[in-house]
Amino acid sequence: MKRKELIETYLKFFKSKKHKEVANVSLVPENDPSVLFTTAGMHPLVPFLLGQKHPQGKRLVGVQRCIRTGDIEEVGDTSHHTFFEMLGNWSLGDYFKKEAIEMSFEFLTKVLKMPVERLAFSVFEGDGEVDKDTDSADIWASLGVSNERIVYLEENWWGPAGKTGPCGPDTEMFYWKPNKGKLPGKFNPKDSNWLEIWNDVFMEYNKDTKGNYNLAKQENVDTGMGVERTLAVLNGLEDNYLGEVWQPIIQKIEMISKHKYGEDEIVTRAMRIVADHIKAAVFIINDGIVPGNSEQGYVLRRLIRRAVRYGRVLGIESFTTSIADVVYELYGDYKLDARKITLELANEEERFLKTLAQGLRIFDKVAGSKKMSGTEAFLLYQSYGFPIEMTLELAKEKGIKVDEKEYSDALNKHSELSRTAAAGKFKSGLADDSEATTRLHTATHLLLAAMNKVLPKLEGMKEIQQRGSNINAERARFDFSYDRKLTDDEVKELEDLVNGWIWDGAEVKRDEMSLDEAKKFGAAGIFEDKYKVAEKISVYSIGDGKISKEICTGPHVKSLKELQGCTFKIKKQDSVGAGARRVKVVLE
Ligand code: ALA
Repeated sequence: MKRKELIETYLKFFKSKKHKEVANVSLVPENDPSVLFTTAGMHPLVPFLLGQKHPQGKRLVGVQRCIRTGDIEEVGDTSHHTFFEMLGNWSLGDYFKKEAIEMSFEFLTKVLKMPVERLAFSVFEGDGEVDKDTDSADIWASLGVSNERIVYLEENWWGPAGKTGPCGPDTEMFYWKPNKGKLPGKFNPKDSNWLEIWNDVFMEYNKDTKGNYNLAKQENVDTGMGVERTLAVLNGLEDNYLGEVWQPIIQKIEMISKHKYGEDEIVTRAMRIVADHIKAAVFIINDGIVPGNSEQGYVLRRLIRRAVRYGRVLGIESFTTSIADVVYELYGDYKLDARKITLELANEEERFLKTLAQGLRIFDKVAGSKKMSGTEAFLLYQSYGFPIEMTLELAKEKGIKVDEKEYSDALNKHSELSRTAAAGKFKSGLADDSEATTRLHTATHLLLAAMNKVLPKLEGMKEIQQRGSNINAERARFDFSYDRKLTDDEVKELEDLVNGWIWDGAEVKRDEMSLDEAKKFGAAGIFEDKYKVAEKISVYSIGDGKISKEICTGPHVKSLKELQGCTFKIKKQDSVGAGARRVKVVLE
């Protein structure tokens, strides 16, 4: 089966069960303060899993591009990927365990025609706080699954994606990998030949900031099926990289390097890493990120530089863009912005190549002593552009120990914008809907509206648009289309206008409308495929739309009165690539 066919079959099946298709959204979560990337299909649905009404109804289905950076260093085996596509179906307070499991079973055995003998299932064991999920086990058994193939595990719990939010017990579906000898009778989840392909999460809890699991307003279902893994097993492949979404990339690497995939472990691993990292980098750049030293930009830099380094293992240089060409073609349905991506890849590869050889000499120097000081590691980062993860990996390969403590002291002293912040942030996951965060979110709508009133439109520009935002309880970072630094007068004028609106205390209203209606209404927002398949979208207006009208999923305050007592301030300005600026704003 081919990728497109699997995706279409999945969507069609769930549509026949009254699900509506949601859009495949950006890898960079919009208005999401604490995750760097979209890691699962549920991310854009968090407000709806928490009870907000979804404009498309209670049953949703979709395919979502995802990035998982937790295990970049694991990439290189047969089944880990940084970029992957996830199929999912969701019930927002509609069906629950019985229907979810029955539909999963029907899809696996009737539609994909997987033999039941090759399947096994795990369910939640219970943990003292939440009971053992005997319901799910009974449902699988009622469908004809033998008890030998159902196990209880304590780790069968998914979420919240961050510190707080929707979560619950899950049931995972495993497939006995092709060509792996005699089928075992009993399911042993520790045996890695059982490959997890799908996960149904029963999101009936909401974890709060104190760490308590409270019953959520509604019983939700959130599922995730990995496209690459499912395709691999359906096509009888033991190694995901032998599949259709990898082979053209691997073949290109073979062509350029004159090595053969499978030739030996070192070459095979290097090829997988190069293929994986370039594919992920292509999608990340396409969604608006450029290589940098913090957050998403840092992850992107790490991916490209690690690919370049493994390219050297294969004896190739200046290769990233020709591999990217294959990715554009392979994922034609995404209409990737080849020009922009090629430019960023070429620049980053060139920047890194300039210092790579010099940096590697430092390793040779310390090789004898088997020790690298934190200052040396910091020099590699600072002067030669070696991401610390890469230094650690190289050091490990060469049996050198790095003084990590000294490194982080040096880094912290040097800059508050350190990657440690990024890493910590990634761990903390999705933000809560705290009041402070919500207030700042509304303030960013005011800021965009004020910018369009105050700032002169530069040549060729119709309006100033939001390019992205990142909000936590302390501050909002807001990226917008503009070509130059704002003057002190402009900053003052923007602050005054926003503070004036807050003083007036207008109402904030949420309406649902079709995309056409929203356009006619003059709502700001990104009119891209994100909203293509949505029948109804939500639009927030402030002051009856006289102050601001914007397409957005929220959450927002109900009235600007909730911001009173705070002063809106623009604290910092930066450039974030060509034609885009970033401001940091606070409510003091
Ligand atoms: N959100 C769940 C997962 O990622 C379905 O596995």
